Amino acid sequence: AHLLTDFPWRVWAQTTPTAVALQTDAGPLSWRALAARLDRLCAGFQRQGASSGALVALRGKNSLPLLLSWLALLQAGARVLPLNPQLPPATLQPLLRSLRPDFMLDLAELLPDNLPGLPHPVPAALRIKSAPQQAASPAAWRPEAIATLTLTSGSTGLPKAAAHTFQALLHSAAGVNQLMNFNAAESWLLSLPLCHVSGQGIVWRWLLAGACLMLSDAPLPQALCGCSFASLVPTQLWRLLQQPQRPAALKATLLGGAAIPPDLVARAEAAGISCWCGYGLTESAATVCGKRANNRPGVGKALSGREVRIVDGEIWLRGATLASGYWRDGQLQPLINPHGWFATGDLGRWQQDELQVLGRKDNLFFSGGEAVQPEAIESLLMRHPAVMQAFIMPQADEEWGARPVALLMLTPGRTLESVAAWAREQLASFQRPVRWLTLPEGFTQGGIKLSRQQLAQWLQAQQ
Ligand code: 4YB
Repeated sequence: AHLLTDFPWRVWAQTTPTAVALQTDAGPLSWRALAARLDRLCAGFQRQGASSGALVALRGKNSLPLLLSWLALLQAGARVLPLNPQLPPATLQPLLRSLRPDFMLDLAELLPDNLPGLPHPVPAALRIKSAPQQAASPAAWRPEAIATLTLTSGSTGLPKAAAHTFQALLHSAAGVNQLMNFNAAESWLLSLPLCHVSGQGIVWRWLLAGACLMLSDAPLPQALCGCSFASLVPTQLWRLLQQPQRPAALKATLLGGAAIPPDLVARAEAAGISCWCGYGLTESAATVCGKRANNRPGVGKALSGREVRIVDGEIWLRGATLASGYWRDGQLQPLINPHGWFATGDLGRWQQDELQVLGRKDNLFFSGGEAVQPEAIESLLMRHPAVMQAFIMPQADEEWGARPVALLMLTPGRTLESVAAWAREQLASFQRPVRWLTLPEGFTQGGIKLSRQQLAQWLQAQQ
């Protein structure tokens, strides 16, 4: 099924030219104005050689120039590889060596000159330069072409680059728009990074619906003013609830990226914020399952175009939103297993017709012969009102092999002792953390989720 007949902004510039496409701190931009700006940027990129088939690494934080460059590059026929500006050189260098982008557009202004040891040949630096609109000759709209390479946030080893076609990205958007009734009358805040599928998901839902996208540099509570939709990771919702005022126009919040504590959702609902729970991954172009929050811990059913099955306790996925493969050394490497499914590495089960995510297979460890699933303990700890975030990590132990350690982020003024005493009663002895530590404030800032690798390093340094 072809969902659109041209690049979406060109479609809307024809059908609803004066409707507001983008709302930024600098004011609104109509679809007509947006399409005209993208034509000029597209022509500018094409003049620099970034045209059909080119792979362009695009590095920067969310901003209007980043978004416009992204869309203009797609219109020029290039494939976009978004890079998180926080990726350390030790990760970036081997990645670029393996992905070999032809160009680099660096809005964080550090690369390629300031980074030693870049691959040879160094990707050519691309700049934002407008050319006359007439000079633009957009690439043909080919829904089956690869649009983006998105890096996974794998806990071990180098990130992998999931290659998504326009079609897959739009199918992903269609399922969510249908579930949440997101349409042209609504606005969605770009509340998550574009280098992550959670941010990209927002962009494709906006583009498919012909709705309004909100972009703001203001802190989240202010940025949400006037928005009807937002995507949040649970910690963002936590922080939002600490604020006295609530975003009046907000109709729906899509939560995801990590286990969604039912008590957090209940508190948000009580504050008048309607929550939707989602489960998704990079490889599935964000949301696979979703539901309007209820009082159950599940993430709902597969949205249209997706299929979910549980095999030996593991969540397997299939459908139109999956990546075509991982891009490596100039080729697509398969992502699906011999049965035709993508094995997620997440453990899950069906409960009352809803998928329940139980944790990552590779987080499981053994303590005195007992299996410890960190996420099971974490979800218990997060039911305590003082706990904003909880992580359970294994600590090597001669007698037990490993024992659980708790790393917590607490609301101000609360102590570890009170949480530990409360939790003792509710955990089996092998689940009881033998050490309790507070994570420093700022540890969770920046990236959308904490890597357990990073937590393990921090824990190591606390001995
Ligand atoms: C979960 C989980 C869940 C992911 N329970 N573990 O548009 C959206 O769907 C969205 C909205 C708000 C916030 C985030 C999103 C996302 O896209 C998140 C997508 C994501 O996190 N992708 S990822 O590749 O970085 O990580 C995927 C992993 O995250 C999964 O394999 C799970 O382990 C975990 N996860 N949603 C429990 N509801």
